[in-house]
Amino acid sequence: MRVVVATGNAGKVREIGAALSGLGWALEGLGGLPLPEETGATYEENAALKACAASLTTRLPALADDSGLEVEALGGQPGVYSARFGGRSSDLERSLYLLEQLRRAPTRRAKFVSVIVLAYPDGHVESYRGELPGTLLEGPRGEHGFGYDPLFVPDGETRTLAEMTLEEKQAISHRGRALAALREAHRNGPPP
Ligand code: ITT
Repeated sequence: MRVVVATGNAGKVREIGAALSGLGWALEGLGGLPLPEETGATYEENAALKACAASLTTRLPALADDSGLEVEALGGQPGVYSARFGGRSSDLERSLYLLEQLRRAPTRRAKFVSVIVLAYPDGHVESYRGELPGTLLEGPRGEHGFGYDPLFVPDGETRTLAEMTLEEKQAISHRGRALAALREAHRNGPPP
């Protein structure tokens, strides 16, 4: 099956490609197709907006991820706004802004959430969610991954996500879990 991966985020492309290898799907990029504005209030809504738009235009099944970091001391922010947090335009600037917000925070608990939506040209959608709880450090560590990975130590680990290989991150991460559920549902072809 040909499937469009509807994301402009290179980190997500790498993780989605690795997780779905072996399913026999031919994953394709957006080929310059613009993604719609993320106007939804939830990850589910935003992932469906992106996947449905790509599927409608290409007439192919399309898969999108909407994800974010929910920080306890910030009342769950930035959440669905993680990619635009503080109006900052790069991963590093957003991470530094987050550290600033947490300077006197009583807790550094946080969780990553990922929702993967697979949309078909007939309008049918499937949705899969994964979460990863952990703690935010006071400074970045590690070179791998993307986004807030250098600040985030998952529960039960001593390394940040950015100090792990893609395979190590994938085995425990929010996106890895959502993609594993999608993979499981498609083990014997598309679900009924
Ligand atoms: P697309 O919409 O093109 O897929 P995006 O980066 O704008 O890419 P989102 O709107 O879903 O995607 O924003 C998610 C943001 O949350 C992302 O930019 C990171 O800042 C953060 N994030 C999500 N998953 C992450 C992960 O696995 N590691 C680190 N940061 C992550």
